[in-house]
Amino acid sequence: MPPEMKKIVLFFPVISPLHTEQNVPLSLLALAGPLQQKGYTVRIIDARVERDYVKLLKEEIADALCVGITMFTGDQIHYALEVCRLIKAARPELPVIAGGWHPSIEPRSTLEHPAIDIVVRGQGESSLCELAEHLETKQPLSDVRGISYKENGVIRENPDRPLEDFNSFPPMPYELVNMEAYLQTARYPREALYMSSRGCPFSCSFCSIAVIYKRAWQALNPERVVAEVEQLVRKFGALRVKFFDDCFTIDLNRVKAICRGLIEKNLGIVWSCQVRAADILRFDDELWQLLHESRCVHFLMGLESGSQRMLDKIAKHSKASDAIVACRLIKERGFDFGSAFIFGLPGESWGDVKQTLDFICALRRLDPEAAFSFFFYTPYPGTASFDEAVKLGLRKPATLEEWSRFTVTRINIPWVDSRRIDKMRMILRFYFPLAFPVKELKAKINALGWPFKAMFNSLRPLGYLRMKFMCFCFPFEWWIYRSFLKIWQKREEFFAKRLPGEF
Ligand code: B12
Repeated sequence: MPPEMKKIVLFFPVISPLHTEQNVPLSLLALAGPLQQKGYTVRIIDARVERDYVKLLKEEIADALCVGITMFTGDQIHYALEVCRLIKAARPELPVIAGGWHPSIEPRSTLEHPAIDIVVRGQGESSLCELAEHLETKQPLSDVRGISYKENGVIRENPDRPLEDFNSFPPMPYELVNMEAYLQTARYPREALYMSSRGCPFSCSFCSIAVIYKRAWQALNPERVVAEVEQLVRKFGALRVKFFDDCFTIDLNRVKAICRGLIEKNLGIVWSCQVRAADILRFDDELWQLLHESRCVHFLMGLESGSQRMLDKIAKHSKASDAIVACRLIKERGFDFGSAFIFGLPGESWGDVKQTLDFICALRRLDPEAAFSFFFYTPYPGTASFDEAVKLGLRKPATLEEWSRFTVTRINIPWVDSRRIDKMRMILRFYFPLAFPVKELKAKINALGWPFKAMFNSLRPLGYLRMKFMCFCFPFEWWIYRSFLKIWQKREEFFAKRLPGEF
């Protein structure tokens, strides 16, 4: 086999034009390590950070064995398909492999697209290696587990590949990507994204994780985690690390071991992690102390709703009251927190919305600078809430193109009246920040000059009262604000720094 046929191109499409903060493409780096071990040359092209990615892609595919493209449900599919078409125009015979969350959950409709030849379902490391070997030696694909593919126009679905322990996979070859580009666009100076575990034992009805991981949870051993974080710091100059695990704090002894390792290495960084509020209540004094000494500074929680009825309905297995206790505890222990909330889930009443708004105000009183992300619910395929959404009138997209319009930037909740959506937007984008402005917003208003500042300060008490009494009739402040914006030619998003936000 000529050496040039050992090249595999992995492509990360733009997620959304709204994203300014770019994260390391962990999925592609995870795939690259095992491929390199098998002797393949891997090129990663990330359209989010590579200006001339079309030119680069055309050059790289000229002598490639295949191209792999990752896709989430939503906008990213649109950008992925643009590239698939380009590849097929340049080299029609080159196998295009789709992987990641969307193709894994919807392999058939993905393969029905003429520009996609093969889908790798779920964990991709071993499936892609085996697939590459089969393509290289021109063997039939029928015995490669975990893939779906087209054979003479017929879609074949091979059996699933059992989940493998990812401790057995090699470390991510970060040198294949432009780490500097990710560190420079991060929310915090030189913050790097890292995942020390995968999967989640819970099965919240709106979340896709259980669809792929079947409630399994796998974690890297603490020594490896610490060594990999050390590499991010010493080799690439990361100053902050964001552990984006779905369930970082399931095994508290593992967390303690990671903290001890970080303390021992004395890396001079700060770090943050995603946690479940209920886990915070299980932290003992020793863990709080270790978190403090290892310089953990921030906890991000998906609290979703302040209505216990909704939390039970989405099978969150958590108590709204526990979340308040957890946030209080976090602040008392000297850490910061942020949280994400979802509005418009199937079955949510206006009473539930009001409870969530009250809950958010209570959290804001606990910490005036806590960062919140508000989302309108997007039904993701394969989840229980998606099935309920279909019963409530959502039309399931039939083609990959249709799935590309299924994204947080568009409203996909036909059971929620458009007037209610407008009202929620008004509250979340305008009244909430008016009543509880964070420092960043205040600074922006000051920078706009005295007329805007005077207007803002005179409307603030009214905004606060409206939030306190949940009374939004005759919203003249909102009307004034909107007219003001027209005059000042500012975009409505000014107040909506965190809407739509990110997990
Ligand atoms: C980090 C992350 C992000 C980052 C960006 C990702 C990045 N730069 O890589 C940010 C913060 C930007 C983000 C944004 C969003 N995210 Co997100 N995110 C994640 C998270 C937590 C980790 C992804 C990751 O890197 N995993 C680690 C790697 C190693 O695993 P992996 O991605 O699964 O890849 C493996 C396989 O999938 C497969 N694979 C993946 N790609 C490919 C490609 C090929 C060719 C092959 C062969 C195999 C393959 O092999 C890999 C190795 O095993 C996941 C949850 C999770 N646990 O994965 C959610 C997740 C992917 N996000 C999700 C969602 C919904 C979003 C948002 C829409 C949320 C929102 N409300 O705004 C936004 C998207 C915004 C938009 N406008 O569309 C959903 C996706 C569901 C779906 N059906 O697509 C997930 C699964 C979370 C969930 N709870 O449901 N996200």
